[in-house]
Amino acid sequence: MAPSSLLSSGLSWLCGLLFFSSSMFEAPPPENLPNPMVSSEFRTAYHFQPSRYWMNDPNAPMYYKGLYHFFYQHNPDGPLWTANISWGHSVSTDLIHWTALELALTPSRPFDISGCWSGSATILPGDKPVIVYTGLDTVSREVQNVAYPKDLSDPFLRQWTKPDYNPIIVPFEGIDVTLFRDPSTAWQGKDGLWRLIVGTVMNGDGKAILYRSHDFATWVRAEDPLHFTNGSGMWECVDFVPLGEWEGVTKYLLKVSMYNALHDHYTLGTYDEERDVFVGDDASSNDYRMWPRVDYGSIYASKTFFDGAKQRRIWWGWSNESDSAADDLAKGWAGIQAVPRVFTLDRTDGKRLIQWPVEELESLRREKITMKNIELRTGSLVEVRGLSVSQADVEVEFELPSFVGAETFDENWIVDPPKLCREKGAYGNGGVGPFGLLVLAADSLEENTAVFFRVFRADQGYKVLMCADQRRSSKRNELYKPASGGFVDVDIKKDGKISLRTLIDHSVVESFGGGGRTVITSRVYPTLLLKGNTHVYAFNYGTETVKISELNAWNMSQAQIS
Ligand code: DQQ
Repeated sequence: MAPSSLLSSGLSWLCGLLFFSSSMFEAPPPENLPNPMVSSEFRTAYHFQPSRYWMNDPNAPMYYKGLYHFFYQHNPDGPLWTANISWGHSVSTDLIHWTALELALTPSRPFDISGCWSGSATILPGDKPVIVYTGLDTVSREVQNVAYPKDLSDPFLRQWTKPDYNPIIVPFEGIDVTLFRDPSTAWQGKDGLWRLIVGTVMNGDGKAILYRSHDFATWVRAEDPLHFTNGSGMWECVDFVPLGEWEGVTKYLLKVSMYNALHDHYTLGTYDEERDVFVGDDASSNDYRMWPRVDYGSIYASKTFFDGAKQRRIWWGWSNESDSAADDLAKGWAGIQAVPRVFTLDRTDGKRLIQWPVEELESLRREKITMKNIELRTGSLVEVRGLSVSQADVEVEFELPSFVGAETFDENWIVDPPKLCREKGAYGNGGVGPFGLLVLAADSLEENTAVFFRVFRADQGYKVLMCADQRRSSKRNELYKPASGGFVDVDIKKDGKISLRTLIDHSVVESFGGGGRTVITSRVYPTLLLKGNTHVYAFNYGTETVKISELNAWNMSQAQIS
């Protein structure tokens, strides 16, 4: 392939990225005014980020000899993405406090000289970790490589060696060599063969290409992909893992980072080991537009790993900035990771993913504020006093005594919840809702991020919309400030209540609705935070009274992230 087209494909990834991070980028602030973004106030206290410069995808998370390892796409020379990217590396005993180590992978060999892109870890028998990652070779072809620890007795796994027999997998006939990347963690079938998947696109259809190997060095492509969908565009960072058992059957989660929209979606199903294919639970698995999003906010390129220490599946996800490249240059950093979440299968009917922050996060909770039995009549705004508003964890349960005033649901809304969040908003009157939290809110409310629910009466039961509206999050107009939203799959009439947990950490608001059925992460940069006068409120602007049965909130202390 001609170098120019290779270059343009690399550039197209970057352009997508810039659109995601800085679509509203207009102009940097006038030179005579200080850029508010240089303030360290926007650095996070307990969300992982390197001490400086650029970070994007989580890579190869694993648990090995008593330590959690976290690798990430990192530009060690500046705060913007570069194709010629490396792997940062940190370790932790508890997923909260992290120690930075030297770079684990840097472009150094013909098979990755133009960049060490995303990949995953597999723990081989005998407790031997291996990383499989995408390398950009001398002509920027995307090839898959292995790397092994140099010294298995070093629990820090500081040094990695790249065998000379790399690459182990190269693009095959018929695909674009610049659209073939991000190998998954491998798994072993009953026949003893290893399997992994790599994302690509063919004629507009996203595919998870399946490979098999008997020795982890020679890989043979299966005739059929593990799964594909029509018209979805490129699949990045594919993850295929068992999520849990339902009625004696193991349910698998297939997660895909959809490059066209830069959103992470998932679908659930079973794994037909005989045919080596994923079988979706229902027809929606074949239509990517029906797949739920892992997170309805700013999350991309996420990845899970199995934590053998606590027998749980843990998820990591990159949360990009919503400021401009100029802001990132001014700040000297860009990109954070969402809090690691435990992934489980919904125990009520086995039909969906449940996400919850790892329990270790609670070790950072300090002063506790409790409020009980508070009636929120229409127009109520109740402050949660005593919180350090920039570092907090708020858990609240709303009781819904009446559904009489619920607005009527229009079935056309089902396809575009963010639009519904935008149009209905947090502040205008509704029936059952909007109710929720205003966080990082200024005295005058001119800046706030609204996380809220609205309940609608539909033909078959009720629909619950969850939104995180960033439009008033900052007075700076040039930021990307969407209203994000998704539906919460609960039987609200039967439950009569709904929970919300919101993690506030300087420039991130990460919210878990309905016990973790719907999650929304927002990146916000309130200017008034710099003056320290912001608040957290519970509110209700619906006609129906809503009750806070219980609210618990904690100030959060700073995690040690070196
Ligand atoms: N980021 C990596 C790629 C991956 C993309 C490059 C997803 O391997 O496809 O930094 O964010």
